[in-house]
Amino acid sequence: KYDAVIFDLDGVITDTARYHYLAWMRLANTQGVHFDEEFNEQLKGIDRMGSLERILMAATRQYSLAEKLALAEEKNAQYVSLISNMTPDDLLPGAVQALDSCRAAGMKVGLASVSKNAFTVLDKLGIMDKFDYVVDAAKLARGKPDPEIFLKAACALDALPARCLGVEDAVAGVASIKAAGMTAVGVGERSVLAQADFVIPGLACFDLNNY
Ligand code: B16
Ligand code: MG
Repeated sequence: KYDAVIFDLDGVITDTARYHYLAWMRLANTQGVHFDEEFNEQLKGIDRMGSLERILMAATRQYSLAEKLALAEEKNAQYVSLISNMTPDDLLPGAVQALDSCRAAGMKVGLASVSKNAFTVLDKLGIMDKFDYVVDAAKLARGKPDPEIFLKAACALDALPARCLGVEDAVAGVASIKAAGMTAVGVGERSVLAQADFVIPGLACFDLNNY
């Protein structure tokens, strides 16, 4: 039924959301912006500058582009130091099995993360060789919810969008998959991921026979 399965990284394969949370929290605090788990939730799947813009919207003053770039760099340095200690133990339950089940079923496997640190994270997790194609976020013109990232992965995997399955934990990510004309498996809660065709609580419940 499908020729390719395209996975999101953060929140699906590993829980880097808490590292992004800690790094954004520190930055928000230095700018006098109140930041909590709920705010962090809205940043899932949103790229670095997009996330920063949302945080600074809650600040009391305007920022120049140079200031924004410096703040984004500061947040990233903090994030990079937090992920430097990641190991294969940081893989979420069922992640490796899910990736392997797609290959075993003869499907191509892709990764669609807007994180510019995705290659580093895959390397730390030791799963680089489980993907036939990994989108380079640095070469994207538009982030999620735009369909560009999933369409790019489908094209590189030589699969028609209608014959691709996308797996995502973020609202913006599910929107990106649907805008690309693919079937979406949401990872999380049905009430949040309303646009997904199927919803599972985690990859431990990923079963190709159901989609
Ligand atoms: P970076 P995904 C996204 O990854 C995260 O969900 C989001 O919180 C983060 O801001 C974004 O990557 C950019 O990450 O600063 O490392 O480039 O969910 O698309 O795998
Ligand atoms: Mg995600």
